[in-house]
Amino acid sequence: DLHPIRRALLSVSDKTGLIDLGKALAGHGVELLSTGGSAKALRDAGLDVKDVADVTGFPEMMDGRVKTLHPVVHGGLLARRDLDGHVAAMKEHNIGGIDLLVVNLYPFEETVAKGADFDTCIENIDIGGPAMIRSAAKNHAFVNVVTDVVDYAAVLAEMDANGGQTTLGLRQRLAQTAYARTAAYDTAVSTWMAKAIDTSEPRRRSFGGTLAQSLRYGENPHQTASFYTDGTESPGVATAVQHQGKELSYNNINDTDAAFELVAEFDPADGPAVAIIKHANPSGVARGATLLDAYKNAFDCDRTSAFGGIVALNQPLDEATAKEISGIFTEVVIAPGASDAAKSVFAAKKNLRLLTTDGLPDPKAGGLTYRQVAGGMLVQDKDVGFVGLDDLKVVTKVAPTDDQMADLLFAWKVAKHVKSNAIVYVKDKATVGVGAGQMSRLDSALIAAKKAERMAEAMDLPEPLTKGSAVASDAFFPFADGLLEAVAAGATCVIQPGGSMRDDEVIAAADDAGIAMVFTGMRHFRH
Ligand code: 93A
Repeated sequence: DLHPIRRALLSVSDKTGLIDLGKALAGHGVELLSTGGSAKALRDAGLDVKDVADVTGFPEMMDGRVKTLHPVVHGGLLARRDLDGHVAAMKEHNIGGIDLLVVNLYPFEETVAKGADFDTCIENIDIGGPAMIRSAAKNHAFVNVVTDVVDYAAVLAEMDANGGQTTLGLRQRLAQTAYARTAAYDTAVSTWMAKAIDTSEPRRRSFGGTLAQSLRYGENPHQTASFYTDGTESPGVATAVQHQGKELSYNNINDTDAAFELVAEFDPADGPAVAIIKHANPSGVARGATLLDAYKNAFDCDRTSAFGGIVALNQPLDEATAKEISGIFTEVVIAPGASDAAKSVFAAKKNLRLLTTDGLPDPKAGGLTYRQVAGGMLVQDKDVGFVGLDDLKVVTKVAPTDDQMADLLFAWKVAKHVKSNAIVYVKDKATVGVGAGQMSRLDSALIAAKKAERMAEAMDLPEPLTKGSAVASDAFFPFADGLLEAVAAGATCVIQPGGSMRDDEVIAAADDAGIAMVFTGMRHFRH
């Protein structure tokens, strides 16, 4: 399965390592063909190169759009060397075999990332490069295709070891890499275009990402992991600037994302808000008169769980808040900016990572979410469902007061970001009990209340803060038991989607308890 490399076509945008490769190939007696810029670079280094234009008999034309799209090139890449018919066709049309193709593509992804305009992005869609890559990869029985600078060494090593020949094993691996590259390239084009022309229909999308970072490990140390970015420029964990601390881990990235998306639900125009996240769920979320107050209020919801948490702010980090956060072990802080004084407070904390962004994520911006399942991928619209005052329907005899209404809507926003089943108690625009991820809604209600009791003991409060609280449930109460548990914990008003077969029972239980309840007509499952 060894096959010699006698003729190579080099056409690269990224010219890293090109000269050394050209020299090494020439040393093996390989004839070099090349396109405009690559040919010039090789020639300037003193190498003997033939222009593709001379081989095709056509000049590079239309601003380079047509350079290598010619039967002499594709025939040389695609001809099977072991079929008489193919060999005869090569002879008849004067087509020389190309045994090695080295291509890296127009930097489309980088052009998009730089924020280039539509026409510039279009011009950076490589056509001839992927066409050649696909031809060469199809014919890997005879042809080597190199699409990544890191593979130059592998080809040269085999040539050195085998008198200018490579193994089928290497050619197969190179071909597989090549198709991964063209697939990722076209996905990048499609992803960019979906945004440029403003469509996000799931069935027309395919996930594409650019490897941004190889992570130290995955969710657990025995899992390898990496972080792919999709070219979005909006504020978020992928585009944030890290000021200090070690590299973010897989779990850090996941939790930081959850924290920042949650806190962004709270409009900074209405004042500061802070979310503290552990294991993708909020241990506390609060507003406050100042950012410092908001942090303290969020922290007080569950002081135990906040340890080692991830803190997201809806306003730039200030010095006083930075000092307070430094008081306990915190993994990551993300905010739309940070003052110099705040940065210097953190500078002493080696293990704390500070991330800043150019603003907050837009909680109403559409997009898609992906989840892998065995044998496939689930794709859906992002949950950008929004419920305002006008959408609420009072279903009980008593209606919530204005203050209760404000807390209900606060609790509802938080519940959207809590794993189901979610029960969230809120008082004075601060969570005071969060029940997350339980298989029964009743258990979530119980756990949240229990945590509030524990906090009351720790803080020497006369009674848990759930007394007189507002409570949100991310989906309807299937039975009255969950609601009754919330009432037992002291909730005096409830927000939930409604729509259960037993709504009547649940409403009656609320009326019996003398509390207010509103229906949203929308649920926020999050699994
Ligand atoms: O505009 S193209 O899509 N048309 C072509 O026929 C073609 N052939 C190679 N771009 C084409 N290429 C690309 O040119 C290669 O993929 C490579 O990225 C680049 C190398 O051009 P140069 O050697 O002039 O720097």
